[in-house]
Amino acid sequence: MKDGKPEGIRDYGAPAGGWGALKAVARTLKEQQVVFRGATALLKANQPDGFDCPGCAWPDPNHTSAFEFCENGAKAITWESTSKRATPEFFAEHSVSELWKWDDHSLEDAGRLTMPLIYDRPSDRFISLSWNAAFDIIGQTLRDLPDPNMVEFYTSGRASNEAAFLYQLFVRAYGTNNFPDCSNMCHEATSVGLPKSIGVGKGTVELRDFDDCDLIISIGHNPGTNHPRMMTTLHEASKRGAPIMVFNPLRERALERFAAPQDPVEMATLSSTSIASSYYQLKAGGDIALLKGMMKLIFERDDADLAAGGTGVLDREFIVAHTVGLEDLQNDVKGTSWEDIYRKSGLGHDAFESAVTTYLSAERVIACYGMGVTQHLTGTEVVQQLANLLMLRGNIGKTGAGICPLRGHSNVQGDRTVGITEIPNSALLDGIERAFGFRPPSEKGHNAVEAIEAMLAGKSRALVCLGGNLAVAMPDPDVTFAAVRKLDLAVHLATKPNRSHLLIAKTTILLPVLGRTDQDVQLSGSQSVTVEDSMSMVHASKGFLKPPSDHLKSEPAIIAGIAKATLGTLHDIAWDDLVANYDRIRDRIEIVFPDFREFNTRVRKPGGFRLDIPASRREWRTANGKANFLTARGLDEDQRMSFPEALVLTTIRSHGQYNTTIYNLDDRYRGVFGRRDVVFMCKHDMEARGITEGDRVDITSINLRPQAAPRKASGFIAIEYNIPQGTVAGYYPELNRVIALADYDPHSGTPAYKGAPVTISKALSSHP
Ligand SMILES: Nc1nc2c(c(=O)[nH]1)N[C@H]1C(S)=C(S)[C@@H](COP(=O)(O)OP(=O)(O)OC[C@H]3O[C@@H](n4cnc5c(=O)[nH]c(N)nc54)[C@H](O)[C@@H]3O)O[C@H]1N2
Ligand SMILES: Nc1nc2c(c(=O)[nH]1)N[C@H]1C(S)=C(S)[C@@H](COP(=O)(O)OP(=O)(O)OC[C@H]3O[C@@H](n4cnc5c(=O)[nH]c(N)nc54)[C@H](O)[C@@H]3O)O[C@H]1N2
Ligand SMILES: [Mo]
Repeated sequence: MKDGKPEGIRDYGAPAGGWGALKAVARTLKEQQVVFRGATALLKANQPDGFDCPGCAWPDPNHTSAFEFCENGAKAITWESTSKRATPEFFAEHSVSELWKWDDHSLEDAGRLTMPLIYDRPSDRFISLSWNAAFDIIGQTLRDLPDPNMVEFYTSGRASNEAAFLYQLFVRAYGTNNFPDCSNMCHEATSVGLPKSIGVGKGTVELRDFDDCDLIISIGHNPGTNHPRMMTTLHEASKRGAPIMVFNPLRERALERFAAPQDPVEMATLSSTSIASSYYQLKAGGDIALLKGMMKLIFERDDADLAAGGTGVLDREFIVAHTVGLEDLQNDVKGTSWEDIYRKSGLGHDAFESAVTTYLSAERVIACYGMGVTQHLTGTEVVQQLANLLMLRGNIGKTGAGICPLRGHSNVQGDRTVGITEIPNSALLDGIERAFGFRPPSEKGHNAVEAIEAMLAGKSRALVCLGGNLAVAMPDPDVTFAAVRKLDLAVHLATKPNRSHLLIAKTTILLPVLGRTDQDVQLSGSQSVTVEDSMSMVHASKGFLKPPSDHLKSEPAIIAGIAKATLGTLHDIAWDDLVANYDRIRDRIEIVFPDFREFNTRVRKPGGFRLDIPASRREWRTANGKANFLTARGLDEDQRMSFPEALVLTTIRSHGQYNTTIYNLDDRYRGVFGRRDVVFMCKHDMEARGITEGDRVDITSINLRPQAAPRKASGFIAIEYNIPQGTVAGYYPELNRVIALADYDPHSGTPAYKGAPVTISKALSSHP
């Protein structure tokens, strides 16, 4: 303890961005020993002839802009372009049992994988093997399984369109739709919820809409850390006086104050710009109550205005011409009591009055949202209530207005577009038949939760991962780790070692891939790949760095190698030809998905092109051809919350991590340095439990079924924090231990990472 504060905990008074961000980048470059390579790489990020920044999926002003500085983009790039290497010598030195004891940061910090590796049981080590040997073993094992549905094919959202398309082609030719995907843990609630509301599972706005909007609603996302290039947009909006209304249990610094590193005046004068014009700290899981409360008050104001002879506050022209379901929605919302709304949201009468006044005074509103909305038992319903709120005022499908989900991984949206889905529709199956002359299976495959369950039950025998860190990203490591360890075969295509790789199956193989920043040379020459951002813009990405070793292959080349070894000449797919020149993959994408017409021509124009979003022009591809107001039953009540002393745990990202990749142990804007073993609690909740700041605490899941053992996380310290009573927060993935695999949104399969019912008590030996 120092100044009464636990070690590493202090106030960070500065705005987000600014010199603090520049200093952090300099430090990252130095730590990753990439002062030259990394620095040149930074200058090529999101340039017309450069690569797409793997940091986030926020669009770039047409990929034509001058260098846009972004601290966490810089970390993502330097982390990949590091000069550290996890060579066969490294694996000879460290057994798997030893590596298992390393923390997640140290594992990836070993550096880039350089050779294909296979686990050798006698020595308990990974040893190198040739590409052909690796492909043969994988092909043989996959062919020997009696049923293709016994294999799970995971995708993490960094994979390019070309890699993802070839992967789904291979998997469907092999004969299954088992496509667990990081999207299942992320924006699936959007992909499932919005098509029912507005006929498309993607956002409806373009970047230029932010220039025309007169209000931005930000709900459940933390752009200063996770979508840093969005800060430029918010900074500009705020400077021109557009109000920004934030709903978040935590007061995220970048949503309060931001100094743009590209603004010479702010940098020189140490000044900053306020971002949020109003900030509402709702309780975690209070979003349905919030949205129903706002709509309830809008209906009350509407009734009052009509009674006074006015025309009301709803956009009736839009509602009549375009929507159905208003009456049901009104009945549901009017039947919800204010008392319940206040209790569940944690917001009071005044907050609703001011938020609704702001909303109604804007003609053009954009609502941006992230994981705070989707990762709940009712994630899909929250997304739909947000669409309702916008539709009441016609805020979808007009300039300066719309819904804007902030996607996670830089190409998670594109991977879905080109066929990574466990529920193929007939357009996809027809398209594949058109392009490749065979009809793939149509039965629903496994999503991420179902994949883990099938592995655990012994029904699935093999797992192939196109990137990611599946077992660590999913809830309940006791379960997910055991599931992978039961397999006959685990294969990981990866840039760096991580914990999922150390979960040893009967056969475990690591295949090192080229990253975004690496030059990718195939038979026809140097290749570009393509990606789709959060606003459906598709553009090219071309790496230029010399790859970390001569033995790496690109993801498309590895997928083709596995496909040939598994399928032989089945369906006559010319795998080598496709890989020799990625234009040929794109030609096939265009045949399967007609939306990509003239793909190779259009993607060569600077900035690329936008995929069609019919809802953006008020064309609704729903079953009834209308935009639908949808109701959500109740207010997301979870029985476990009535347990004495129940708290809602929300698990979030620090400023120094990229999902399970831990760059460093700092969470600068929240004032946490050099540690991640913290849980943020309000003073009242601490006092009620006899906890003082710095005490060691146990965090235990609430389980109403007496036979199930509770999940418990120990060794965390309590930090007194400005957070609503009843809500506590801590970091992912450390706290995945207290989240149950069975706790997911039944509509989308998304785990309830932002709403785990827990109790917290002082640990028996409470001093660290
Ligand atoms: N640097 C960096 N960039 C990233 C990532 C990363 O880890 N690091 N991850 C990428 C990926 S895959 C994704 S999905 C995105 C994630 O981007 P975000 O969605 O911003 O991610 P989270 O940290 O999970 O933050 C969620 C925010 O929601 C708030 N919140 C928590 N619970 C609730 C709730 O119940 N209701 C509401 N309204 N708010 C709540 C939290 O306080 C936090 O501010 O970022 C992408 N970009
Ligand atoms: N409690 C809790 N859990 C969560 C979340 C949460 O908010 N709270 N968020 C969820 C979300 S939104 C997501 S998206 C998932 C993330 O789940 P994943 O996408 O599975 O996890 P990542 O941590 O992004 O994966 C990191 C690994 O990807 C590999 N990698 C990096 N770049 C490349 C590349 O270019 N190619 C290949 N082949 N491999 C590469 C590296 O080996 C690295 O170790 O986690 C989910 N889990
Ligand atoms: Mo994500």
